This record gives sequence, structure tokens and C-alpha cells, in this order.
Amino acid sequence: MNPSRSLAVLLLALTASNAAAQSLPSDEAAAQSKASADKDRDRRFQWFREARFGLFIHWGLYAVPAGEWKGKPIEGIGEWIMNRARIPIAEYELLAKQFNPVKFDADAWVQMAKDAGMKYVVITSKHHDGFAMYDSKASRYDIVEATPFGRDPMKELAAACQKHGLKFAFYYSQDQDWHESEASGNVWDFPADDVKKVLGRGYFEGKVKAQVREILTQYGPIGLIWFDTPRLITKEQSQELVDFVHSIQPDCLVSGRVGHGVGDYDSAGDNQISVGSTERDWETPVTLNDTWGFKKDDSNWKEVSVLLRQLVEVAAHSGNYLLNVGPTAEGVVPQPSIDRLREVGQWMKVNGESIYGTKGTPFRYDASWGTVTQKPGKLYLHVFDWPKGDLVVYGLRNKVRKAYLLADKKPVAVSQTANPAIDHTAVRFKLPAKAPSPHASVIVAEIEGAAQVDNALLQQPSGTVELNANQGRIVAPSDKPTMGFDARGVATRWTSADESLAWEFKLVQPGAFDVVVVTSEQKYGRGWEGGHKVTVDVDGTKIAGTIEAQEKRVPPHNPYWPYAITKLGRVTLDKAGTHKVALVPQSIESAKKFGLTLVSVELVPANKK
Ligand code: FHN
Repeated sequence: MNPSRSLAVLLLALTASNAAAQSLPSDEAAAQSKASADKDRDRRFQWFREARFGLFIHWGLYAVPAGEWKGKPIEGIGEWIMNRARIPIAEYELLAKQFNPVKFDADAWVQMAKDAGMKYVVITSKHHDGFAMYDSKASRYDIVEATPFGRDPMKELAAACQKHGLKFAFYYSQDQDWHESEASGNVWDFPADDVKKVLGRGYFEGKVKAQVREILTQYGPIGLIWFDTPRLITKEQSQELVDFVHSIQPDCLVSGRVGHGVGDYDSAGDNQISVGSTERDWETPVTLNDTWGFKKDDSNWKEVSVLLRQLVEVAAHSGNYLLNVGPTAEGVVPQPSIDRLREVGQWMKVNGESIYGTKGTPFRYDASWGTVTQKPGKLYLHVFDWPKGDLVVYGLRNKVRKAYLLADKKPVAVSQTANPAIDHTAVRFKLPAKAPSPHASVIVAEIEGAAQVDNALLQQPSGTVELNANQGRIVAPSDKPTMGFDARGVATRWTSADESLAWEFKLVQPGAFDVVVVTSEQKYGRGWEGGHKVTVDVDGTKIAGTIEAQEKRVPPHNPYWPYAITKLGRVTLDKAGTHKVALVPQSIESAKKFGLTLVSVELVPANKK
């Protein structure tokens, strides 16, 4: 077909489809356009949902001081050294002269990511220090012009990703730029910063958009742009940036941290492992130690078991896990990072099927033994705590056709029981004595039909009843309660004693239970408040007490947010079936504004150690 004829045919088709859309009743037209938007979104997100696991790389001039300035260690994350040590621009700029990563090997980095089972790489094209780690014409403050290295590492990384079949993506700090007076963040060189209300137009057009154009035009297809720390940016500017990205590469995804909820997908807080099953695409960035950019004295490396547990839990809530490395100024990925990624990769080689392209758990909550991912016709049971006897799963309604261990495909015997009196079902898996993996062992359960589960909150097979805050019903005098839930599902802004939480759950094994209230400290153990007077009401029996940290518990998937445990008292429930629990505060201490940071109310079998 000649081009003018094909244009005419296209126009005709468009006119016809417009006419058809116009003749539809408006809600039908709206439904049609939503369906086509959803289809397009599914197409754009296909690789992201398939991937589930990516490599984050924080690499920049901050790797030179590596956490130390003028002989003194500087507290906090490595890439923030300019800010934390209040380093004047003129002094920080000199680091460029020392930045010569002669050991940088793009192929080795990408091979490392691939061997770890990662499917995409996101690297800092410009972090808050304002230095471009690629060949920028919009600013001379860049790796090619300002360093002895003189190469564009992003060109090499883009090529290596292309070669190894990984998606390539960029981080870009759009709001904080400590090198620029019109951006946010630098209050030591530009003290007027704190009175600024918006990003300067000169900066936004001349640096941000100019550089975003460069990173979207110089390196081939870019999987996503990871904007970060929206502060001064207005909603209009965030939207402008999203539209700008899409105008250059329509399929490039934009991270939620572009600001104001206008990104293509949500970004959880740093190192936060979300618990809420979500329909929206999301991702969580995680550090291997405590820093993002290289810091020579940070040796607080996470254990492989913690990393794998996080990866699984994120996938079990339909999210992506973006795990960070901070290479040195020589271009070397620290050995402890390489070692951990290699081990994660060994697990992924065996168990990747249970992560890639899966959807989150059909259950409303994670079980005490582990969690679940799924594909059509298959449930992947990720068992973190390998049971001594059988593994019992409550609440699955489907018939299980067969089950096997993912590691060696050895069959697992299954039996299913039902208790119609309380509308309860249980599946029992007969497991070998030894767990296939010390980290997370996967049992594949092939089921008939789409997964169907009991929507009630269920007592765990271990006997414990775990009532998570975000599964409770908020009872408040107003329909706009102050309290809410963070990405971890923890109650936040619970500062009013007029607000309470209520749950209903199904008890399977009656007995005596200790009533335990689990609250969470804020990140790194700071910011917890106790002293709240509360009552836990179990079917009308009231158990009162004060929230205090009688014990600490470090949740394996969220090591930066330790829990405080308060045992309030004991209650006996002698009938299986539905029961009611409410947590009603009498007074809440909130001088520090944290208030009652509830994780869960637990009923723990009284004889359990
Ligand atoms: O301030 C940055 C930080 O340096 C790092 O880049 C992380 C990664 O998620 N994002 C910001 C803090 O949330």
C-alpha cells in the first residue's frame, strides 16, 4: 500500500472508530477507553512484571571520599556526604579530578546482575550532588569532561545490557541538586534555598529536561526513569516531566518518586517491604548494607536469607525488588555484595520460576510458615520455616491436583480436609525432613481452576492468631479518621484515643491465648512511643494494659524496623468459629507525634514457648 493511501485508510478507520465511540452511551465509551488504556498498560508493564528483580547502582563522585571527609568519618549514607559534611561546591567539584575508575568493567557488572537472576539495571545518571555520570552536553559537570577517566560508562553499560538481554534504566535526581541554586537541597552554599517554593524554571528546563532528553536519546531504549525525592516540584512540573519522558520514549516507565502520584508505578520507601497485596505495580529499593553509595566502613551486610525473604515477600505482594550495589571510585563492586548476589543467583536458578512473572498471594495475609506467589493453575508456597512434621495450609478452597518440591521436582503427598461446621478447609503437605533450601524452600501446588481462598482472617496452623493493623476496620467518630497505614501495613498517625481498630477472625483450634500487642519502632529503632493505655476486647472480655517494649523482635523481612512486644494478659476461647477483637485506646502518648504504631494484635497459644 502506498503511504498516502495507508494514511487515508488510517484516517478513515480513526474517523469510523471515533464515530462509533461517539454513538456509544458515555459509560460504555468510558469502559471501552479504560479497557484499551489497561491493555496498553499491560503491554508497557509486561517486562517489569516478568522481571520482579533488578539491580540498583549508586555510583558517583561520593565514592571517592567513601564516607570520610578531611580524616573524619561522616555519619549517614555515603552518597549524602556532600550534604552531611556541608562540603562547598567548589571543594566537592575537585573530587572529579580524582575519579578515575580504571577497573570499571561494564560487562562484568551486567554479568553479575544476570547471574544473580536480575532482569534490569537502574543506575544513577545524576544523583543529588548534581554530577552527571554520563556524557552530558547540558552541563560540563560530567564524567567525560570533568574526570581523568574521560569515558562514558553508561554507553558501555547500555551495550552490555543489550548484549546480555537485561533492560537498562536510569536514576535521575530531578529535585535535589546540590550543585544548583535553583534546585532543592543545598542550604550551605545557597542559604536562601529554604525560602524557595518551586524549582527554578532555568534549572528545570536547562538541566533537568535537557539531561532527561539526553539520557533518553543517547543510550537506546530505556526501561524506566527512577526519579527521586520530590520536594519543591509542583504537581504540574511532575506531570510535565512524565509527559516529557513519554514524548521521547512512550514505553519508558516513570517511577512514583517523580512526585504527586503521577508516576507510572509506586515506589515503596527505602528498604520498606510492603505487605498490602496491591493491584498497582510497585517496586521497593533495598540496600545490601546500610548505604547506597560506596562507604568504606559500612560492613552491616544483610544475610542472604534476609535478602531472599525480602525478594519473595515483595513478589508475594506483586512488587519488584531493586537491590543496590555501591561500586568504589575504581569501579569495583565490593566483594561482600558480589558474594551475596552470587548466592541469591544460585537460589534463583533453582527457584526463579516461582518469582518471574508471578502474581502475588491470593491470601489476605502471609502465613506463619511463609508466603505464596502464583501463576495460572499453580501456587508456589515459599516456606521460610520448614516444619518438623507436615506443612498445613489453611483456607485454600481449590482441589490440589498434585504437589512437588520445585528444587528437585520430587512429589509431595497431599491430603485435604474440610470442616463444614465452621466453613473451614485445610491442605496437608507431607514434607521430607530436610528443607531443600536453608533460605526459602518452594513447594509447587497445582490446583484446579483459579485460586479460591477463605476471605476470613484465619488462625494460623501454628495456633497463633495474627491480626494485622491494616486488616482491621477503623472505628472512628468521623468518616475521615486521622489514622492510616503505611506501606508495611503498620498503623500511622494513630494519635487520637477516639479511634480504634476492630477485627473478626476464624478460630480453628480453641484454647487459652496470650494477648500480645506488637508495635513498631520507626526506621533504625528511632521514634517509637510507648505508655499508651489500651484495652483489647476479645468477644467482650476486656484486657487492659500499657504499651511498653517488654521484648524486642526484629522482623526478618524488615530489619530496620524492630518491633516492640507487649504481653497484656490471657484469654480463653473455647469454641471454633468466628470471634471478634478490638483494640481500644484509653489514652495515647503522642508528644513525639508517632503515637500508637500498631503492627498487629496476636493471640498466641498460652502453652507456646
Ligand atoms: O536521598 C536518596 C538516597 O540517597 C537514595 O538514592 C535513595 C534510594 O531509594 N533515595 C533517596 C532517599 O529516599
